[in-house]
Amino acid sequence: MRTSIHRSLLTVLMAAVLMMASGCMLSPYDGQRVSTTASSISFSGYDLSPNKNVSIQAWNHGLGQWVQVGTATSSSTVSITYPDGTELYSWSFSAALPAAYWAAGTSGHYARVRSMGDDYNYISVRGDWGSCFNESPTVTDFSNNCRSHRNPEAYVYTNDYQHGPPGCANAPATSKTRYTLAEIPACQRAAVFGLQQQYITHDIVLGHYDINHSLATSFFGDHRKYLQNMEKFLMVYGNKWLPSGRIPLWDSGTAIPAEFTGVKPPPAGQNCTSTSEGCTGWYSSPLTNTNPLHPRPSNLLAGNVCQYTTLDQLFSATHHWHNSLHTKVGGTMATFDSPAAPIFWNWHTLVDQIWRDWEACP
Ligand SMILES: [Cu+2]
Repeated sequence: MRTSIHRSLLTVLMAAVLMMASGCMLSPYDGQRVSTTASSISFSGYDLSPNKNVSIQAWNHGLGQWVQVGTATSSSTVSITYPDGTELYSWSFSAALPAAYWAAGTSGHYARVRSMGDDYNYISVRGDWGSCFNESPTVTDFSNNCRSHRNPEAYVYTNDYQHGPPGCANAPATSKTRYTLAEIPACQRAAVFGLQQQYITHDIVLGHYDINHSLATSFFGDHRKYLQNMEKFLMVYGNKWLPSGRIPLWDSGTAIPAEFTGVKPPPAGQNCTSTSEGCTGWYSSPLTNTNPLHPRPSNLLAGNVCQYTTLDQLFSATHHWHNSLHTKVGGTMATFDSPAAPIFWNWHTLVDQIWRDWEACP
């Protein structure tokens, strides 16, 4: 635990130093869509200093290297002042990218772009940077909370781009807020499993230990934040089955789909004997029951949850049912290292839905 706290503190300090000397690219954000490969892409952002040179770059797929495709200069006078008092100088550029900068996805195309100052990268952000800005009182917070994990890169997708293997169905045009695993075709479920698995690390698994599972506010509130952090990771990949990165919900009354039965293996030689605490990997043990027949009980269905007037009451009605699912599925899922099983995240999305349904009560 102590190691991870030190590591995150170091990350904060490094980001602060980086941000002090640079700035950000807000457009395009990582995962932004444009109509077609012929569309003009607008690049814009802020520097912390006036009159700075900005190099706009894109990945040339033919050459296999970054190429400067445009330049900009930060404004000579202050454009806006961040709420913490930091003065920001805007820059912008706009152009369509030639064909060599676009690569084909399952359907549609994507381009990789970034922007650089004379001796620093501008941070690239996620699509939720607007709401993230509201939660970030300082420029340093903004840099830490809102940048994409693919920073300094941002991917631009055409509207018809779909992440996933070739020949795999696109999500329907009717836009949903969130899908269930059952609604997603098997080949795309495999792709989604891959993305969820990619997010899982020792630090992420360890983060589950910070949730107080016997306190209603922590159980509901901290699991939600935990899920949302994965969604921030998922949102940049252009997978239409994950609108805004939202984790697909698993209905625990149905069998775990075959693509989702795996547990992420820890790095070689780092399988912990029972817990990721005091260990560099995590505990990886196969699920013992992938069809636990554990549906959402009727008292926890939308509408019926409204019989509970306090969060503590909702927690009392939920947590035993929640615990027994973990026990029934077994293996890693029956331990505090359960987030190492990707299905954990889809299962907890259902638990979170119960809270959402309760929040929506009159
Ligand atoms: Cu759980």
